[in-house]
Amino acid sequence: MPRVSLQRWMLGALGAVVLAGIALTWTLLPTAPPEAGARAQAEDVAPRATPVRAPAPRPTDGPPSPTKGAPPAPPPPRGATPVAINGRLRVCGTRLCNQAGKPIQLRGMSTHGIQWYSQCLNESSLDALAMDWKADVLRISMYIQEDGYETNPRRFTDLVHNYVEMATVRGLYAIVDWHMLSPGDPNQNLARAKTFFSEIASRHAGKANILYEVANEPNGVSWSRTRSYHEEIIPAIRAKDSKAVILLGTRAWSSLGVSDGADESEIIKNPVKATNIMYTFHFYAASHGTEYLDALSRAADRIPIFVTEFGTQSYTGDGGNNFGMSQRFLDLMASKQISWTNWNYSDDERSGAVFETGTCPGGSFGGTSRLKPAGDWIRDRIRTADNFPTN
Ligand code: IDC
Repeated sequence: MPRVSLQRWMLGALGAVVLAGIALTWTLLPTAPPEAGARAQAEDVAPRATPVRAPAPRPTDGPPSPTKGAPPAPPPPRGATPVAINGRLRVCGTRLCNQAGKPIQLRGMSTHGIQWYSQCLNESSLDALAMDWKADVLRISMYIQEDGYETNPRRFTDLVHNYVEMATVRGLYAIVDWHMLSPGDPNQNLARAKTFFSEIASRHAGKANILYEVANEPNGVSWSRTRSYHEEIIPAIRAKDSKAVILLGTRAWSSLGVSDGADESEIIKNPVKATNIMYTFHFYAASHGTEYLDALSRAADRIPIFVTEFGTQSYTGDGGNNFGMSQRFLDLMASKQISWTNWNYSDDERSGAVFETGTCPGGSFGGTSRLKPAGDWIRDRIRTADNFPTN
């Protein structure tokens, strides 16, 4: 269907729902605007303008069918978004560099599993992430098991395509996360991963904003088995996309081996044979203390690292926040320009889901009125100015 008539059709079909949504949003609006000027930051020299539109609510019973074509929101002004400023990324030594060859740090959010929390990923919530949170990057977490990809590869691949487009139109980098978790040996999902990433890479190779994360958290498996998976999946992606950065899971739930009593030295001794790659590190600050912090610090001086998942609470993604330890990790990551995405942008009942239960799909997503403590804390730390170097 041509884009214009598709949009007309959607407008007609959703008209009543949207009107109801606007009415609902109006009743739910806080009496004072959530921003109230207090958080306006003087150093924010490149605001991502475009006011947030009234959210279009979506059905809550499972992931929506992907919409083809551009979302109706007008794109943010060119030149002001993270992707417009930094362009295509590449690994430079142990760092992530922008199109000007300067090292940068990206900060943003990971989705929850898209099989469960697609209702938290709509035009309105992603507008808030891009423009109110001022995020640089969205990690799209697609589980393989647990009612994920394996149950309907076509549907989940299309969902991911759609989220990549939604990130792209907002000038956000998009990490496509192959969220393998159980079974912990990534080789067990290798055939599926090849099918999935070949299609994702062939569709999005022309985009400057795509990154591939090929194994969320290998566990119960050696580094050599993990490495051999990486050396199988990387060529499948490179056949379609020779340029994008590829992120590689590490042993023991992407702890660089620390959670198995090992450390980064096994990777340094036996690195993956490929270029333009980074290794991933995950931590949960109420569970993972200085041993993990020290390993991250040492590793970042030797190999490229991207922290694609972390929480301020325990490794269950729940419980009390340890903001003191979290801040130490954030300070380290700032000083070594280690990019990161926080777990997670949803309204799951756990403390690590940034929104209060019941926020999705209607919002309000901007401001702080619906944020849990972890959400309030991490939003502040994503909003600080990037000051990306351009020359
Ligand atoms: C958790 C989710 C929870 C889900 C569980 C099992 O919050 O709803 O039931 O996974 O799939 C990870 C994983 C990530 C976990 C998260 C918090 O990558 O999938 O999410 N975590 O436990 N590694 C360490 C922590």
